[in-house]
Amino acid sequence: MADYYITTPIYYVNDKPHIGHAYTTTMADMLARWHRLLGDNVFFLTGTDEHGEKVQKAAEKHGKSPKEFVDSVVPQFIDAWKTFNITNDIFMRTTDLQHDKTVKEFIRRIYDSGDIYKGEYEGWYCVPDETFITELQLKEGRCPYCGRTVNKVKEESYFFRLGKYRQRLLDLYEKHPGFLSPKYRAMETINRVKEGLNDLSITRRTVKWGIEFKQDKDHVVYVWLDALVNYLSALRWPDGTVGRFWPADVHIVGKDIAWFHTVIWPALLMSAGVEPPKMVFSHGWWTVEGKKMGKSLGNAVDPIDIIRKYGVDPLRYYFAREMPFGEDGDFSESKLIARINGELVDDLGNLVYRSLTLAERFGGEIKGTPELDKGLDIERIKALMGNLDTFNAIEAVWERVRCSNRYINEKEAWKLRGEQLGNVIYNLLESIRIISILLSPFMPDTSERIRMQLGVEKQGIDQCRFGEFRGKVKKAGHLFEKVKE
Ligand code: ME8
Repeated sequence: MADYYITTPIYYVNDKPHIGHAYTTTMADMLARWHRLLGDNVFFLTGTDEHGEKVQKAAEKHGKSPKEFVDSVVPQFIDAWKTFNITNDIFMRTTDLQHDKTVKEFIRRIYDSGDIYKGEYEGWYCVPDETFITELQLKEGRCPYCGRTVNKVKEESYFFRLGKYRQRLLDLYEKHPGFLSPKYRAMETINRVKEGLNDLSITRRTVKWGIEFKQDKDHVVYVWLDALVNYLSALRWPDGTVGRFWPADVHIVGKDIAWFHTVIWPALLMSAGVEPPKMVFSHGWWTVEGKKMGKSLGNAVDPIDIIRKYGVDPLRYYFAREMPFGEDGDFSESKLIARINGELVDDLGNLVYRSLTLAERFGGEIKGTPELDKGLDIERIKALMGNLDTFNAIEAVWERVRCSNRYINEKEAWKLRGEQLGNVIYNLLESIRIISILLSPFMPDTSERIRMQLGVEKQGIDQCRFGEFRGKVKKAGHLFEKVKE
């Protein structure tokens, strides 16, 4: 049984969760559930990033103290993840005491390595991204990443010698090619690091809402350094369970924050004498109905609204099915509806309903010889999931759904009687049972509902092969309902 540590970013709590947050968290949940299905010992982290200027400003706008404000927003994240059936093992808050302790110890080690020095930061700052931006990086006077306006900052600051780690980072990328995932995003990072790295400002003097910088109490720790360390605080580093789960198997992040996770984070870890994570997987971005999503554009999608309209599993399915994990895609309600009607209702729902109807009506013995196992390749699905290729893995499961439907038609099951019918039903129920196991990471509720109707015990990956069918079938209506367009 392998240990498997997987994380999502910890999200800013200046506002409630949006569809992008739901996407990352759900994709990570699918991987966490998959690894549990394999029998791994999983530790799955998500949480909230609560300090910094952006949150401080949001609190001011609401007329609340920062702590009061974050305490009012955090439950919305916790509740959202419950609604989404997210199986995180920990919910990290950067306002937790353990985190404060870990950050201070982490900085002490970097300080003792001689990698922190005092200076003055003069440049630009993007508050929504909590990012320092140099004059050269500015794009028509705006943030090069999000296009919003930036603030001029000139203040005393402590710096981390990021520049010193250039070669060690390049060595890391070379020795561990999986570290920068997916591969097609790696070159961009490597080239930027090759160009050279500026030292990084790691404290703020004009911001009050943050972890105290112990070495100079007029400063607070820069929110990104604070946030990244959460992956260690969760393990109660440097004491706790760290040895078991560190280095993390994978940090799942959006491509917007890949730089922080693939350059700044490993350099900080090297300085503190801690091993870097094994992989940072940067996924793509959703646009919404063809446009960039943003509060200012007024098109931020509330994932809870979507779930109320269409249910949890259809949205989880859409996330995995609509865009290859890693690439960009477009979120649109009409495409979601098309998938619900075409794939969930017509393919999966129909297969289960038709098969169970046949099985319930049949008085004879459900047994036969495996026919529908042809093309069932669990090792291939395992390999795809091992590569975080959720897109092709779910496609492979769907191929099972489609070929099972074809099987009913080819056999003209409705015309059969006796042993021949028993054989077809046997093949269908075994196929559906295996589909329900394979679907459990993606659509946990649906998988469970299928399992209940088949009347079988909860099963693991090793049961994904044809054997004797030992269920007690009990049909319980349609799995999904058509949505009117
Ligand atoms: O960056 N499409 O938090 P954040 C897909 N607190 N994913 C999206 C998305 C979109 N349009 N928009 C956002 C932070 N995301 C920091 C992280 S970690 C130590 C600190 C997802 O609230 C994606 O995962 O801005 C992105 O990386 C994350 O939300 C940013 O969330």
